[in-house]
Amino acid sequence: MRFRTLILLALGATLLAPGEALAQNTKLQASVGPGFSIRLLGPGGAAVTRLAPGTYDIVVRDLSEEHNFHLRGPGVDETTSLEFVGTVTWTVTLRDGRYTFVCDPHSDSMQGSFVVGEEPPPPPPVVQKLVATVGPRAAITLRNANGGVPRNLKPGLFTIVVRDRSKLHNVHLAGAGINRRTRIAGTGTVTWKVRLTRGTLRFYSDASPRRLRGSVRIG
Ligand SMILES: [Cu+2]
Repeated sequence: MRFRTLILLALGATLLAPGEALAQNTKLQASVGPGFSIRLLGPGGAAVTRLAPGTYDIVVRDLSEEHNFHLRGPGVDETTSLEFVGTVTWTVTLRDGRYTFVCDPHSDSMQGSFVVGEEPPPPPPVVQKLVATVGPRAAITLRNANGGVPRNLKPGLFTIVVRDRSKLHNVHLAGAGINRRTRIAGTGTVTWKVRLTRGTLRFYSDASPRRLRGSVRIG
């Protein structure tokens, strides 16, 4: 009799254990107010910067009528109302991606964010393309890759194809962080990979810098 009870107790314990583990979501502590403060703390009390995907209980303490706590990200859009003061618990499932939390009326200063799962890869750098041409006639141009007049150029990485088709002129690019030239007597096509800064990019022939010249704005 006693022996059977022990076995049943043991069975009960093993059956309960997984169920209990499932029911226990990791708790996060969110708070906003009473001053201009907003935060989200993990189980250890540190500010949340990165979490594993999964289901969490977020205990939100909204301590001011002037502020709200608004959490947004993949699959989640939860907020307390502005006038609400008190504590509420949200059970949310967080997926890979970036989540932000703000006080909506003061989103410029009262905000934070964290990443769930892997950090999304940074977007590849945008490389702008230009084509500089001098010759064969006495003319120098700087164009887009499609032949158009360059507009809205932004500081950053550029690929510049330089076509020097004249033995009397060269291509000289100066300003906006660079100073490069081809040889006056030489001809040929080269490609320069450069980083241009905000400013005026001038292009001209050193053989005739007043006549064969132009410029574009960067930034
Ligand atoms: Cu606020």
